[in-house]
Amino acid sequence: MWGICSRTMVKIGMAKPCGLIKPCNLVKPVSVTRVSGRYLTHQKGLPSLPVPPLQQTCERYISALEPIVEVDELKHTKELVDEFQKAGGVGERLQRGLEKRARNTENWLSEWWVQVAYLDYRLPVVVHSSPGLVLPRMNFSDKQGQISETLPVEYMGAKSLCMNQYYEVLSSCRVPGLKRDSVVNHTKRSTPPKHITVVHNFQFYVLEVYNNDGTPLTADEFCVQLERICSSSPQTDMEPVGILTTQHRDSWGKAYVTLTQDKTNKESVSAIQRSIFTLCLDGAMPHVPEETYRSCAAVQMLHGGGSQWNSGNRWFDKTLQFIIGEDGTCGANYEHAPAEGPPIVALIDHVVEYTRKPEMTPSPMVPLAMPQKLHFNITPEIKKDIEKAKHAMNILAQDLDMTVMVFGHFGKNVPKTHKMSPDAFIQMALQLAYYRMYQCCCATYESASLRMFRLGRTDTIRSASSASATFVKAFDNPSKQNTEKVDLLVKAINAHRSYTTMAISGQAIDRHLLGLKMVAVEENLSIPDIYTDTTYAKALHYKLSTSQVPSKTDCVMCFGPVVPDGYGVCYNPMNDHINFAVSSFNTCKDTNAAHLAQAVDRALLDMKTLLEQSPRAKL
Ligand code: COA
Ligand code: HC5
Repeated sequence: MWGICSRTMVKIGMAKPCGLIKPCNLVKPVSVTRVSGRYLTHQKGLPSLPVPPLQQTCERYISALEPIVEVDELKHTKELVDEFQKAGGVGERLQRGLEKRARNTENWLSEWWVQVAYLDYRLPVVVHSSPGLVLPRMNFSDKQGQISETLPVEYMGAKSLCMNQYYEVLSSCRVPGLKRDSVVNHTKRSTPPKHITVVHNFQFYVLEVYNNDGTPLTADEFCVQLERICSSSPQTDMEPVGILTTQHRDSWGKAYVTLTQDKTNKESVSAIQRSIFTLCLDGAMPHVPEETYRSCAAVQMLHGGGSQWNSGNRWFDKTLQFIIGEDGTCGANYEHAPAEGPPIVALIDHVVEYTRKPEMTPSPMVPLAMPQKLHFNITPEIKKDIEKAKHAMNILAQDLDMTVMVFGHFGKNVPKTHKMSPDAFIQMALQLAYYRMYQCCCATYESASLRMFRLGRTDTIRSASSASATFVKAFDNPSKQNTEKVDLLVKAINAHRSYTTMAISGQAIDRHLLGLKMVAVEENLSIPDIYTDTTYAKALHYKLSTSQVPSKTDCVMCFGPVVPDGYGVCYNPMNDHINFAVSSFNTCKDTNAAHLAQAVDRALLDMKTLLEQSPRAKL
């Protein structure tokens, strides 16, 4: 098993958890611990997130709308935007408010973002917010690992990145509220926790992972303790209390009050919340043929399969849950509010690397205390909440359609040989695939990291651009020459690349527009018309919600769609293949995850063929 340092200082093998983050040869990686002066100096030295100029955002907003709204709608929106940004108008006032906030906070956005995107968002965290992660199928005899001490600072080019998110992942938990949730992080308390929680057959245990002398348990000791847990928690008709965490957040907020009125329950919940992470030892999942194995593993990681399978074998509010199936299926689920994917993936990469090494020193076994079972007193009212939660979870599980596709024909290598950004190439394939299925373009979200800035989280790359629309419309048009198509592809890729550069340098439009609206809300001003305009709602209705999450381990990350009639697409580009997880909802008759995956497969191949058949014109 893995050892975990209670100070949550994580040693990541290399300073490169994701493709974007490149340790620059010129820059010597420095290791920092959160308590060190070096960490503070590093963090303080990071630039603050800028507030983009108002006029720039207004212009870019209009350009971003071109491929996704009708001409007359755009005309109307242009009038609203002109009114918004005119001299002496409300836009200027909000901009001043935002600039003032930027002067007075470490990051004008991050707190608002966590509130709006996560803590105020009331749909269940399951499927709608928390991502899943599937690892390569494993051999259980060598589960070991160690996470300790220090973190090397990561770089993008020569620019160092904010490391704060790494310190938010362990010993933290989301807590439901009646209207808004919160996150507690127990590493910030004086005595950081030294236990993990283990859940088996819906029964929770506290497992102390440190000996009295401060050393972590050895792999053998872990095995002994896990065996003790497994043998003391047979399958029973025990109530799956964890299923409560799958609920709509308002319902869970109410049920949480009821649950924690009982002292024993309150203590058990608190032990889970304080634990370093949760380890879910899952029961069986439905047996499936090899072709669908990966898609089913993704479902297991995303929601557990429903109440009759493993959805109750979780505490979905827990920031990090490692999940181990009976058949070698391994992975994780994480609650998104405290951190983005890259720190989670870096931690997982490290754990996987560690599990592949045999344990160095066999150590003598010391007698260990029995892991402590967490008890819950289930009153009739709590029982009713559990039944409601099971019912809603089963509907959600039935609704989620997931296809994992390993695109095996090529990976980053092919776009690179054509001197193209692999990420932009994949995004254009997604645009082409979508256009071929629906004969239109849709608002498309791609996550862009803002970690170049202190406490930075994400902004949006709007992958559907005028250039991408022209490209996808031309692609299957027989009257177009291949050289022209290549030219349009190059232009679309360049447009995507420049949007990416703009987004990661804090000059994209979405978080800025959100910030201006938040100033209006906080200052009790009426919300400007650009926000109540139907065009704004259309611009935020992302039928394609996408994210590149690269990793060293050959794994697949997945998440649900963000709109009822859309897709969630997570991809991990490796050198010679690309892992995709595509999700949609079965209740929407217009979407189908397997069909989109198939269309992406074809689009990638067709784009490669085009480039091979038509050497790039000298532009
Ligand atoms: N010619 C040849 N090679 C090129 C190239 C070109 N024109 N453009 C890029 N490449 C290379 C890069 O050098 C890089 O090489 P590597 O494989 O050795 O690292 C590789 O291709 C990948 O680059 P690219 O595909 O352009 O993507 P990126 O790494 O710049 O990433 C984003 C783009 C948007 C994904 C990234 O900036 C980002 O923000 N990632 C974070 C996303 C995130 O946080 N997701 C999770 C949210 S929870
Ligand atoms: C294990 C990694 C999962 C990636 C999750 C991710 O990309 O989340 C996005 C976060 C953001 O702020 O862009 C949100 N998204 C899933 C809706 C794309």
